[in-house]
Amino acid sequence: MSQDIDQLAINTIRTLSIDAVEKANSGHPGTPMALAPVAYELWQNHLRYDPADPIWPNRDRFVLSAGHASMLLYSMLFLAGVRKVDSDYKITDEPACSLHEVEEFRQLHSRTPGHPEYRWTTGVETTTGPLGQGIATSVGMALASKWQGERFGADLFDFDVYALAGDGCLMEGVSHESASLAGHLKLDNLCWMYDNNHITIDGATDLAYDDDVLSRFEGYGWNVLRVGDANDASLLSRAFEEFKAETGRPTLIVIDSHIGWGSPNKQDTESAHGEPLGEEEVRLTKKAYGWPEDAQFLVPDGVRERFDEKIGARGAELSAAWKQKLDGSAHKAEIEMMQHRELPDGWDAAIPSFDADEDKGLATRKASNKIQNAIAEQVPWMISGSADLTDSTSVRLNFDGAVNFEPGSFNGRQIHFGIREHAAATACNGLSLCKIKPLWSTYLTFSDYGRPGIRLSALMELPVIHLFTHDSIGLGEDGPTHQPIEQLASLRAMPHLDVMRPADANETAEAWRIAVERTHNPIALVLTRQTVPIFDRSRYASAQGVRKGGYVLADAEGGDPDVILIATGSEVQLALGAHETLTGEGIRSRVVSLPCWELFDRQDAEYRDSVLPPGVGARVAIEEASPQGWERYVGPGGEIIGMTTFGQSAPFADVEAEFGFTADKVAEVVREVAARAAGNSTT
Ligand SMILES: Cc1ncc(C[n+]2csc(CCOP(=O)(O)OP(=O)(O)O)c2C)c(N)n1
Ligand SMILES: [Mg+2]
Repeated sequence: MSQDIDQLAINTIRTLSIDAVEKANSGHPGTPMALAPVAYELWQNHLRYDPADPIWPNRDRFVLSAGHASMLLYSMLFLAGVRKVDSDYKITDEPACSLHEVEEFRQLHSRTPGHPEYRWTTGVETTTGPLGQGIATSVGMALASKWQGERFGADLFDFDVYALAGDGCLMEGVSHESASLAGHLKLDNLCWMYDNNHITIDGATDLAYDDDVLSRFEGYGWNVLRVGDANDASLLSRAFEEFKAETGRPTLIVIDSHIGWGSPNKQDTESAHGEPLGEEEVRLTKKAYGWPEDAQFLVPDGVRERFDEKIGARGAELSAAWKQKLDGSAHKAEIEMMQHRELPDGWDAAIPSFDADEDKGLATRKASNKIQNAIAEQVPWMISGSADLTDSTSVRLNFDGAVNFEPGSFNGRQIHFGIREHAAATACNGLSLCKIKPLWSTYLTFSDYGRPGIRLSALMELPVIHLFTHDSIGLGEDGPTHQPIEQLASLRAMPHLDVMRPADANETAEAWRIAVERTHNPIALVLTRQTVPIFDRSRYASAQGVRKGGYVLADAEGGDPDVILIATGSEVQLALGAHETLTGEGIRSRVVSLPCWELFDRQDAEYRDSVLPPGVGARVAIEEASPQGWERYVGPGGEIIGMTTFGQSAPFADVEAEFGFTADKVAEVVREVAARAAGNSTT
């Protein structure tokens, strides 16, 4: 083959992608074929990345937002010789993605799943696939670079973040929120590459899309560049240099490309997007590349070595120099602690304990603010954000130095995400991927607006804190649009996400401890707007029971109860109220506070049975939310007092009474259930 080594390498990326998709009989060949020269130019000549140390903290990040083009990334990981890192952060001698893995594209347990999965394939910086999520995550990564640069010095942290996006990413709403935020924050370390190929799955983009992308991004305050031909290495190189030289603005490079480049019959058509080219077309395409038509998974001599010579050599030098700087830095211990998701000694020493106050009480959001401040002051890399509800959701940091994160004070601790929940949740994933401990907040109903980011935090097992207040119809006057009903059930349905709805201030403190200690999964903290009593723990069990997800808060004296009341959050007070009344009537009841189902379900059977004895079938669950899911705790003999309709706009006491959420109503239901159970056992 008479092509120069760089052209040969680019064609290797293309043909590996073609062959892998062909063998799997599934996947997306066209975009890797088109963008191979873009990825190649970036990785080989610009990206500060060490394949021998793919977790070097100051590496530039490459995010493949167009996750369907995963074979592009897998080819790069293989050819660059990226090494695999194990779950203890140890770099192994194995490749992150071997040629064998490329051949096993999209097969069970391979390191080359259909879309790139963070934590599964080393070198994948974030999970992508849902369009728009990659670029939105890249904003959080760029924020993290700025924050660390300000705190530890720009000689230690100044990494750039590159994200490759297609038409789909830019059509998605989240791209608007995220680009607007990045422009406002002047993230000049952020570079999005837009694959302007005019094709999506349905066909030409003009079926649905005529945005003037250049004007759009200029309007956000971005630096907008154009590369008229994805195959022109010198134009690409100049654009990357211009990005690096730019200050005060993020950069968008609009790159004109041809999907399925080189395929005589499929180039520029939607059929190159998501299906194998087909045997005959593969031959014709390879011929067009000057490639042996029958060769498969061919890596010509010198191609792998070319990567070692370029990105490998440059990366090794940069990462070694960085490590030397780190060794001489006063921040080394803190940086290493962050990188391993550890916490400073005494991080929880200032968490308050709240005195009983059953009359005046305290909203759990208010308690949360005191706890959050006590922790954040000890954990400098904990950052608090909100989607324009900083005070309503009580996430304002109020200690010295807790200034806003913004240009001029990038080491700030408080981020104003603006009314951009989707961008906020997803930016938090980017922050967490770069080892900052992020929190963002909104009302529980609007968790729906952040859900795609929440889902990816769960899928990636990132310790992001999603904090939601105004957690029930108890929020009152704002009415049904703001009163969550199905959100708890839908969040609980998400794997790897623990949903915690503490009942009072002391349970909130325990929930926070759990949230901050998490290293490998996100948590949704669900808090009240309204005041709730602070229970007298000398009369009731300790709030430490929260650590097991659920616990017996109050019990019948001596022996098993006849009936069990189970509740979360603000409804625990109703269960306790009913319990006191019923005790006076000689009905033996137990109150179980169950703030976190997931955590409770992970306890051993012995513990779970001790809290919910299988022999006691008379059970009543109380939660101001969809009853869905409670069946598993109340069983066939039980009742669920929940919400099966939307709420009402009225003062909160009226709303609660309207829907039967009073201690008296609860007691009534419990009496019925207890009587029914007693009747059953005597017949
Ligand atoms: C949120 C979301 N919606 C829909 C899809 C399904 N999908 C995958 S790729 C694609 C078309 C993407 O077009 P474009 O970004 O232009 O990529 P290209 O075909 O040019 O590579 C769609 C609709 C998805 N992955 N994510
Ligand atoms: Mg496209």
